Amino acid sequence: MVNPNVHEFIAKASDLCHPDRIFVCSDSKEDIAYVRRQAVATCEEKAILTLPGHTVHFDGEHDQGRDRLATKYLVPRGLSLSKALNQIDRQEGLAEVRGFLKDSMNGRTMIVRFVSLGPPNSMFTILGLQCTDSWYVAHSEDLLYRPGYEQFLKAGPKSDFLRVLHSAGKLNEDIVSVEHEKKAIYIDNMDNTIYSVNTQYAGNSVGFKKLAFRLAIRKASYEGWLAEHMLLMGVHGPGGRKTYFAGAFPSACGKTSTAMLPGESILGDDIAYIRDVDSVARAVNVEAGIFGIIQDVNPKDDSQIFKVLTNSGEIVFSNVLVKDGKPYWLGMGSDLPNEGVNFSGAWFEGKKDELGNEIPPAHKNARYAVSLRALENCDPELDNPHGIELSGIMYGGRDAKAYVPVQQSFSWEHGIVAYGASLETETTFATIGQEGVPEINIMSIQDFISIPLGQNIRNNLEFGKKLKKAPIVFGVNYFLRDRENGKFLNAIQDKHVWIKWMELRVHGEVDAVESPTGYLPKYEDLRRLFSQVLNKDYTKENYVKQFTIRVAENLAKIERVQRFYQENVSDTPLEMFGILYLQRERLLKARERFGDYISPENFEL
Ligand code: SPV
Ligand code: MN
Repeated sequence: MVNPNVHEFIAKASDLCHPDRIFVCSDSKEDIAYVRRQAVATCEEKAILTLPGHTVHFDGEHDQGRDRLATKYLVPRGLSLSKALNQIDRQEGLAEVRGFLKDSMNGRTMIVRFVSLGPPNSMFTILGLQCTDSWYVAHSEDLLYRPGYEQFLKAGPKSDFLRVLHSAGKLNEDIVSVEHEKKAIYIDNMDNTIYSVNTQYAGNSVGFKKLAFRLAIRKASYEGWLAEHMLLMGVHGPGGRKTYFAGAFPSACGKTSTAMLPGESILGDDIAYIRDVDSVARAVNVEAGIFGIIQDVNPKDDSQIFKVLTNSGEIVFSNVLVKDGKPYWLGMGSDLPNEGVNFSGAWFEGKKDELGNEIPPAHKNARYAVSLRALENCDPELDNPHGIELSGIMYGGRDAKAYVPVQQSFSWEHGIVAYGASLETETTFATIGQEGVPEINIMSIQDFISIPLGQNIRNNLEFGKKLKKAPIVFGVNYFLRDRENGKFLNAIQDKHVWIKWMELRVHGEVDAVESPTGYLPKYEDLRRLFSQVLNKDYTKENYVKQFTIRVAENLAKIERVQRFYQENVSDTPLEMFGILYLQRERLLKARERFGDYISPENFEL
């Protein structure tokens, strides 16, 4: 049945952007094949790779990641979101972005795509509609999302949907957006619409990824469920059981590679919807594909996806180096050629950008887009309309100094506050700007939160209180460094052991020791798991180094977190300060007994 709001959105988009043609993708095989062919015919994707199904897309040099400065919430006059969120007066922002979009599709086709966010025909399903002038964007959506045209037809004339209008804007002869200083990604909560212009990088342009996600967070807040920046995976435990975990990590902090661990099953690597169904937390993957970081994908650390990327099949590579029909990326485990084609055009070793900085062969944030079904260990429940039951949730930042590699919270509330809402990390190449700047990234979702930040924390706290048995909340930290030499204390593969330990904890099958910041694993259990999972010897010395509670560092962390909330989040729930206060008290007490650096063995006494 026709939804007049669909027609209205398309008509308004067309009036504003003035495309020469409109192509409505019906999700038929022919339409999808046409989108794929057009992406190549317009040179948005270059067919210069040898393996069947492989194409490459290049983004401009100022368009290699999500752009936080250009991303703004449109806020009606008199209202304000939390200070830490980038915002602009709604009328002013709308006028600006409409100005950028005006006539932007002259000479081009506007593609209309419908998707189902989450499995179709499910209580989780949210419908999305995007108008874009990029065939690359439309093609990526085939790989990453479930089709929605039929769902829209079934949903009837009054159904709700999220809307995205995108234009790549002015393009150069390489079909790359050039007006990066007029880039805008504006979120209009009032109209459930996102405008994105003068950008092609998928995190800013593929409407159903981070754009619709921002709108979904608001919808979830109103409706009492959670939209999260989380992986979903099935962890295999003793006796053939499978236990599902969700995991929130900021971009480029190990989320995808955790989700893909060999021997476990991947249900999602980026965005999850979580609902309380009869007092049980159930979750689905909003997406059906992966837009993953390719740097460091090599046969040793990410064997599953390495195999997929080096065999034929439908894959869009972005911002890699191409030479003789082959894609190359940083950390792929073999040498890179010293010339080729990359995001800067013809590239050679030593080539410099306009500021005199050397251009790397492939960008650190080079990526691949591929369907999850291409992975051998894709979880069979991917399209289950009831989702999967969540038993555990992990939060992981990039914390060099304070948190131990893995710990279990004392309660849902403690985990949400001490690990999620206190998540500290460093900026990475996944967003534009300086790398390595320490920051707080609430639940690793801060870039996408479209509601006051305190409300987001309150929503999480309340969600757990409603459940019969809330998932157990864990904190992980893959980036802890040695106090003396500054080296990482763990190898990349060690996370597999932490995951297996968490699985056993969920079922109460291993003991733990109680530290001021959470329950810690026991040495014997980790030693057994290191040997079973990685065939590695795990020494007591390593255990003590990794799991020593560093009191001063933890107290400093609490102070930073408190200051951040006091200064930026006027609606912080009081419960949060209470939980942090108690953590501080526990640390001070422990210091009195054991000193500044407390070996985990002390807590066994
Ligand atoms: C992330 O950066 O968190 C991603 C990729 O998942 S992006 O599409 O850029 O958001
Ligand atoms: Mn992400």
